[in-house]
Amino acid sequence: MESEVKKPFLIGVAGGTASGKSTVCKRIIGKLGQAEVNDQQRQVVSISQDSFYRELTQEEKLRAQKGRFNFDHPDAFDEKLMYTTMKDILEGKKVTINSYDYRTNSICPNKTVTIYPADVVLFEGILVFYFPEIRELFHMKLFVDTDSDTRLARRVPRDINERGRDLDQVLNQYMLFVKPAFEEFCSPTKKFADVIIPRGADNTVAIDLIVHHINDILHPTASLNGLNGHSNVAIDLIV
Ligand code: UZR
Ligand code: MG
Repeated sequence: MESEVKKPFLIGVAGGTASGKSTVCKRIIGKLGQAEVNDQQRQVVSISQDSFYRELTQEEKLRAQKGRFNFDHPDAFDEKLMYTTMKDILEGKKVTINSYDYRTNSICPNKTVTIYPADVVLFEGILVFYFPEIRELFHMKLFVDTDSDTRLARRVPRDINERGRDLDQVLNQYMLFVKPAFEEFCSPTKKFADVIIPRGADNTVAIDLIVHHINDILHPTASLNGLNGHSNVAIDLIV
């Protein structure tokens, strides 16, 4: 009975670029007491939608280098791979995901990450609620809602320092693709969220409430005698 398959609780975290999605995930993992746990024992893991950017054609790569490829459009992602990976995760299978390199605008060759069956899996990205089939897989949907000026103010230094861009490139890309795509594809998915988190990771009250709820779901108190398939491991998650 110890080898019972883990069926994870799948949480989607969407929001505009630089809204604080990754940080919200990090905070949730931290508050569930998982930050220091090693990969194989980790009961809460976070996956980024960036790992599912599709391989670009030669022509698209050239455009990307000139800042003329729209990475904020749903077509930039490998929807099928996202779906099958999430399905496998939900079935408690071990999966392998790609790492993405923003400097080369491509998947890193020979660099994959293994995701072991976990109790809670967070899947974060600008368009995780866009694709209906994928959207339906989530048990809980969070939307990180941070003002666009705050997001731009964060995005500029991040792209320059971490993603190898210059100011002109960042601002051009923002005006040409990032902002219009946010308005067309990302922002309308807010209505699918169960919880909207204003101000992102600064919102400790919202994050605490969410963590509380996750804990409640993972071990719905002694009254159910812990017979929910998550129970025995989940008890250890309380900090
Ligand atoms: P977050 N992105 C890149 O800048 N380069 C790539 O090769 C792939 C993606 C950006 C993408 C999007 N837009 O706005 C952002 N551009 O990554 C999403 N341009 O990442 O949610 O962490 O901001
Ligand atoms: Mg991110």
